[in-house]
Amino acid sequence: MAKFFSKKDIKEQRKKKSLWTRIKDVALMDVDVMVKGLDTASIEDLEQLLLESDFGVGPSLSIVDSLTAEGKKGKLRSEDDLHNLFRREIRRVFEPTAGKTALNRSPSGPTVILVVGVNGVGNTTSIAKLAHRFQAEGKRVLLAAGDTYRAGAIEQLERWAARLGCDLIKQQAGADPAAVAYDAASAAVSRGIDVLILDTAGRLHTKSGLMEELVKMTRVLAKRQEGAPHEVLLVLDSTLGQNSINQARIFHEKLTVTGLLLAKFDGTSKAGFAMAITEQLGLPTKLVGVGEKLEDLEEFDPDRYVDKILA
Ligand SMILES: Nc1nc2c(ncn2[C@@H]2O[C@H](COP(=O)(O)OP(=O)(O)OP(=O)(O)O)[C@@H](O)[C@H]2O)c(=O)[nH]1
Ligand SMILES: [Mg+2]
Repeated sequence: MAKFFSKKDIKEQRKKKSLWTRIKDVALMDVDVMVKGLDTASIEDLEQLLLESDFGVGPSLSIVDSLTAEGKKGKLRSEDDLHNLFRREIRRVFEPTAGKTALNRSPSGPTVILVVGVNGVGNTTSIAKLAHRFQAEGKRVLLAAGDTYRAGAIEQLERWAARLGCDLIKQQAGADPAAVAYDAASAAVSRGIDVLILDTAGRLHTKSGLMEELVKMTRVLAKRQEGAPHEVLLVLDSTLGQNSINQARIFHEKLTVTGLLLAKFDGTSKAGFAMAITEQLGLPTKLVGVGEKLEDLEEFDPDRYVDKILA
C-alpha cells in the first residue's frame, strides 16, 4: 500500500539530514541548476534553510547572492566549489572581528575576567578551562566564587580550584556577589595575581534583578581597579541555537560584553547563531569549548567553525 507523507513528515525528514546535505540538495540538485545557476524557488529554499539555521539575515543573504552570481558564471559545478564558497563567505562574516579574538589583558595589575551566562550553559567548567590555559602560560590565577546562589556552586568551584592548585575567594552561600567581587579584587592585587576569574550565578537574561546584580559586580570591580573587568566573557551553549542571539543581545545591553565563548561546541553543528551575533552586535567569538575536560578549550577559528557547521 502506498504511504503518504504529510508536509510535517517531510519537514521532519528534512531536518534529520545534516545542514550540508540539505544545502547540497538544493544547490547541486540537478544538472540544470549547475549549468544555468539557481532558479528563484531554489534561492528562496536556500535562504530559508540558512535563516532557520540561525545564520542571521545579512550572512544568509550574502551567501545566497554569492551562490547566485557564481552559479550564473558556471562556477558551481561540484561539491568542492560549493564548500569553498561557503567557507569564503562565512570567513567574511567574521572578518570585522578577526583582530579582536584574543582575550583582553590588563596593561598593569591583574587581568580581571567576569564570566557570565544563562544557567547550565557551561560557565563554571569554562572558568576551570580558562584557568588551566593561563596556568599553562605560567600565570598565577585566582578564582572567585561569585555564584552564591545555586546550591553546591561554591563547592563545585572549590573542587576545580583544588584540582588546578589555584587560590579561591569565597564567602558563604547567599552572600552578596558584589562583596565576593570586592574581596577577590583586593586579594588579586595584594597577592600579586596575574589573572582573576570570577564565576557568577547562571541567570535567565530575562530576570532584570539578577542582571542588575551583575552590573553591581562590574561597578565594584571597576572601582577597585581601573579598567576592570577587562573581559566580560559571555558563555553561550552551542546547542541552543536561536535563543543564544537573544541572550547575547540582553547581556550586551546591560553589561557591555567583550567576547563570546561557545561552550558545548563538540556536541552540535547548530552554532550558526555565532554568525548572527557577530553580524548584529559586532561581538567577537574568542573561545570554543569542545568537551568536559580542562584541555577542551580552543581559540576560535573560522575555518574549523565552517567545517563543524557544514559537517
Ligand atoms: N560536551 C561539553 N560539555 C560541556 C562543555 N562545557 C560545559 N559542559 C558541561 O555542561 C554541564 C554544565 O556545566 P557548568 O559549567 O556547571 O555550567 P554552568 O553554566 O556553570 O551551570 P550553573 O552553575 O548551574 O548555572 C556540565 O556537565 C559540563 O561538564 C563543553 O564544552 N562540552
Ligand atoms: Mg556555574
